Amino acid sequence: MEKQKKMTVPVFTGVDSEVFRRDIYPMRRPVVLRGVALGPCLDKWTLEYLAERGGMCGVKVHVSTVPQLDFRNKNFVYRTLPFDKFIQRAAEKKHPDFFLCEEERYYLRSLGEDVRKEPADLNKQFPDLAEDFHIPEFFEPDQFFSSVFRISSCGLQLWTHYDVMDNLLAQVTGKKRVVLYSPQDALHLYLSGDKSEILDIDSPDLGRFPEFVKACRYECVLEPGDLLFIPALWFHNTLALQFGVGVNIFWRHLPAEKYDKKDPYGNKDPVPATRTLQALERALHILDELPPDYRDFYGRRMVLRIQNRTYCSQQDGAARGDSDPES
Ligand SMILES: O=C(O)CCC(=O)C(=O)O
Repeated sequence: MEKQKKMTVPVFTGVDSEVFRRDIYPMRRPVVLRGVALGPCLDKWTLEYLAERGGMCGVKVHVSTVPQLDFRNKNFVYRTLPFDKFIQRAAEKKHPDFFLCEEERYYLRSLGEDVRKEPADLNKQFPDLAEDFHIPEFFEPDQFFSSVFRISSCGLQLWTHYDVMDNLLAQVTGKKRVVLYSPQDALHLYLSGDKSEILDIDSPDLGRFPEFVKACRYECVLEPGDLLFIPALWFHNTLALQFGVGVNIFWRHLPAEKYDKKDPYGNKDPVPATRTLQALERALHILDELPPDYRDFYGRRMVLRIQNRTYCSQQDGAARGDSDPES
């Protein structure tokens, strides 16, 4: 049986903004950066400190009885907790106070003030903690989109998805495994919108998802102080190996007008992509005027034309050669 190809995400140390912008950013590939100055958060963010400085404002969190969050069957609920209580609960294994069960797990993806309109910004929602976290100067200030807390109980696994912004995922405390897939493997990931339907990426149901073996798996384990560069459109799946606090920064790679203005999360497709998909729907509707064998024929011709016009000449297989294969 075909085996999924596995790669390690390369790790670089001593990368400054000049090296990042010149050598790493243009490659559009995930990279772990070790030793970038992230500020005093690395020493200061103990549970007590986070609880005290983060305050008692309510945060809306995912609560789940099982480690693997399932967006399709909604095996989690949203609940609001004061930030200090949430920190305490997310760090403990068994909870004297709980919503669903004693060993429930928690996940915070922080939000903006007006959830529907404003992107999350640590400086606004958590000013006393934001001052401890220094955003590396890897992009121009006007490209900044959001800074988001990612705080999870040990064992919590977030589904595979892509975002449309460039992303630096900083691990401040705890360890986290991240598995990534190239945008060029999109057809092997059984997408439902921006998410993959394959929840169990470690032992997938290949009867249901036979194409998944063709997707190349890139993996890394983030330690405190690590930064993972996730280029826009790269799929990622995270698994907290310990209770952990992370911050991710999204910034614009494309000109601002290419992004959907009503997107506080950074995961709505760019405007030209959305318009193209809508136009395709209209085109397919016109094709419905023909019998099935004609639709099949013109459909195949369209696929070929789309491939010729849009696929990058550098196939991912060739580009994969620059990292260490594990198997
Ligand atoms: O760290 C996590 O738990 C998820 C990170 C993520 O999805 C992101 O940075 O876009």
